[in-house]
Amino acid sequence: MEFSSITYKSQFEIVLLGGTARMERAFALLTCMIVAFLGVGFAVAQDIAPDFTLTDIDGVEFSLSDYRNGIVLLNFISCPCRFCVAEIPHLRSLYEEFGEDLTIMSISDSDSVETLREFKQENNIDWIVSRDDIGYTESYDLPFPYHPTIILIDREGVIRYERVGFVDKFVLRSEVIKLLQEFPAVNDVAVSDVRPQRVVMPNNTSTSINVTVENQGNVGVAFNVILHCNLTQIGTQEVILDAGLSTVLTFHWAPTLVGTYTLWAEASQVPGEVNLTNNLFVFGNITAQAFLPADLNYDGIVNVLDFSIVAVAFGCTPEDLDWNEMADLNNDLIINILDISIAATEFGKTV
Ligand SMILES: [Ca+2]
Ligand SMILES: [Ca+2]
Ligand SMILES: [Ca+2]
Repeated sequence: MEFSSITYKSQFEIVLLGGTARMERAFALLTCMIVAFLGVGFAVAQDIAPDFTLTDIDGVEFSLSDYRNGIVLLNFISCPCRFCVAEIPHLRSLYEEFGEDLTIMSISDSDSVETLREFKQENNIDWIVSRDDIGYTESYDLPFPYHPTIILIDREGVIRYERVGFVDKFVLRSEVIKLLQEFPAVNDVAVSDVRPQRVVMPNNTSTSINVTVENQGNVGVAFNVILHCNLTQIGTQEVILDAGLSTVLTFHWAPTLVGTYTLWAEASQVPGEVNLTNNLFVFGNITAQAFLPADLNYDGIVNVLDFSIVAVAFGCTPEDLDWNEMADLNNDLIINILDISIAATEFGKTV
């Protein structure tokens, strides 16, 4: 493969301040050929890869830490570099084989966004391409010249492989598989709690139900959470959760029929998930009973407890802090002796 000394022109203009132009070109050619064909491997530091936040060529901000739970391949490029171009089909092969298990980021510290857009289009690149306008590449203290360079970062964010110069897909594939086997992906989602606002309620009234779900695996996943009463679905919500995180989903339910219902939630199985026992959480029973006027605490009987609720709000109008709409039994926007008398006529009634 022919190598063009133009590839590293800008860098050589900085570094090679002395000597003739011919000597500079010869030195550049020799150095780059050595780098490109043999590669310059150097001891892997086992350091945590420094985090960064960049904006890709489509204007989307991203950080290395966003991908902490997967394997990341950093590909430092310079668009005129022929070996950078030659490496792209090898990276594409990895991209297609490993899918979401491997995130590739091609980053240039020397090209304009417009040039990178053309590079991405001409080379049919599907992964992240970004301009390094924060000097991130320099944090790796790479030997000059350093385009292309491959850096592999494991699931724990540790630099595990560094290579300056062209490297083919067979070498990279072996390294990626090694990391995948060392840190296998674990897909495991779970429902850890179902908590209704009320367990006894008049029918045709609504209650909220909180469902807590967790990602107990080590990779980000998307899944559905389905809430049931008996065998009927109350609702479904889609969740996207990073590894180790949990979230609370709120459902609303208004049973139309009087009865006792078993409330339970399930998380849909995610690809590769083995542990399914924690995908199901059964809360237990929730009761919808006939509406009973003056049963303000929904316990199925009008008694002193309901009177005490009216008493707390006695004298209140909607402007007052202790206002209780439920205690205004005659709906005249004031809680007074009339509401007490209605409660008295209902006293002792049960559903
Ligand atoms: Ca599970
Ligand atoms: Ca009651
Ligand atoms: Ca009233």
